[in-house]
Amino acid sequence: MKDLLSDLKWRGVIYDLTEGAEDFLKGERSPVYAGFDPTGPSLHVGHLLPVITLIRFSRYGFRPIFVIGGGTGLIGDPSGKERERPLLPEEEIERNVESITAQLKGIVERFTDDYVVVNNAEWLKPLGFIEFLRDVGKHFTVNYMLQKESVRSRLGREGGISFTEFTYMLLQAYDFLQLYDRYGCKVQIGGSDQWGNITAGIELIRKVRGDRAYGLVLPLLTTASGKKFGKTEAGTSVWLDPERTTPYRFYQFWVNTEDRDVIRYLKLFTFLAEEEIAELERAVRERPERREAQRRLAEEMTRLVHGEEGLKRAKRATEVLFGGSLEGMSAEDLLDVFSEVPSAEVEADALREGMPVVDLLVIGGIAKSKGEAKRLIKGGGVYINNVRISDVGQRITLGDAIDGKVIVLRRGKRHYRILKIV
Ligand code: 383
Repeated sequence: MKDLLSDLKWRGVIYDLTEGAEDFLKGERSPVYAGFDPTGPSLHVGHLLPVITLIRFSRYGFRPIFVIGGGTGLIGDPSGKERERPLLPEEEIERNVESITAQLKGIVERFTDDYVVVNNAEWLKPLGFIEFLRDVGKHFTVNYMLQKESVRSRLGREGGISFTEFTYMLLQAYDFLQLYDRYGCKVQIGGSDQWGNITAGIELIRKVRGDRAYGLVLPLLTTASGKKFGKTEAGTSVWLDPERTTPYRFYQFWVNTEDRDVIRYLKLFTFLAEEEIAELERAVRERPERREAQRRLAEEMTRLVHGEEGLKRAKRATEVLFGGSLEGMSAEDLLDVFSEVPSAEVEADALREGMPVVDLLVIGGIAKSKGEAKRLIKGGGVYINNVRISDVGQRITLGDAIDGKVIVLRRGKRHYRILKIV
């Protein structure tokens, strides 16, 4: 096994390190932390790199700490944000804390049970304003705070920055100090947008505890074609919550990775060994049409986030598109897989006594006329629920509908139509 640092370097995980961090990481096995503000109801793939990197640290003996920003989320981090954000209601933050905590635990527990998930509201909410100004604020000059990129970038901009967001870095600095005191944590990681907040924490620990702490920041990802990483073609976020992004869609997101990105992502996001990735690199070079690397990436990521069950569901759904059996599929899964396929509606009553398959094919738009439908069936190119139809006189009943709700019509290899039972 490689050592932590050479592993991280080889994978391209390190964007920057604070002074002394390399040497420190070669020696002591301190707990290491990253924070996540609950500004939404779910994490998305843009949050995955720090999550996976913390798990990677844990494999080398560093205890991972996941901080959920139930306190900081009430303030709003200006880092990387072009303008001031509206404050989120407390109840919303609390709800988000619950769901994100469960989400993180679900992922981490697949790897280790020696981890900490903690909500910074625990110490930030009881912190009094006077106490904060005396114990934290006094250690920072406004001059220092104005130098931070998160502040500087807003000074010349319309709308500026509120005192509230300006103060955010001090809260994150105070978190680092709390984690240092509570768990002996001396390392914080985050995206490169977090550099200013992380170094503020290192400053605070140095000033009030006289000890050294360290930071490591990860690259902010872009795709080779310059698109923002983590969005679907339609421009929506890829969520970790299966209610927002189904395991099938999640799997497809990774399968759609471009050839020029896929090896970089395998290194950053998976635990595959160097030799295995080298082999997949060869596969991309020699037989790109098979998309072996993409499928492996999708598999690893879907298993990580949705478990073996979710992966199975995603793969089954993918196979259905290529003519695989519908057995065990729910109507919901089918509608998800075929969401881009045109659909028609048919009344349940009309199916109760059975309807001639040729009529159904016309209603569904697979054939223009009954005559054409017959010819297609005779040619052996018509499928109901991915099962070939051989009898032009066959009747289709409600019992053929998946969950009583959906019938999948198909002509030829990939020409699908969906019938919804209403
Ligand atoms: C809060 C309290 C801490 C330490 C960190 C935080 C959160 C941090 C932040 N992070 C982003 C977020 O929550 O705002 N101030 O959306 C994102 N992170 C990670 C990573 C990233 C950052 O959660 O670069 C992308 O995912 O650091 O933008 O004590």
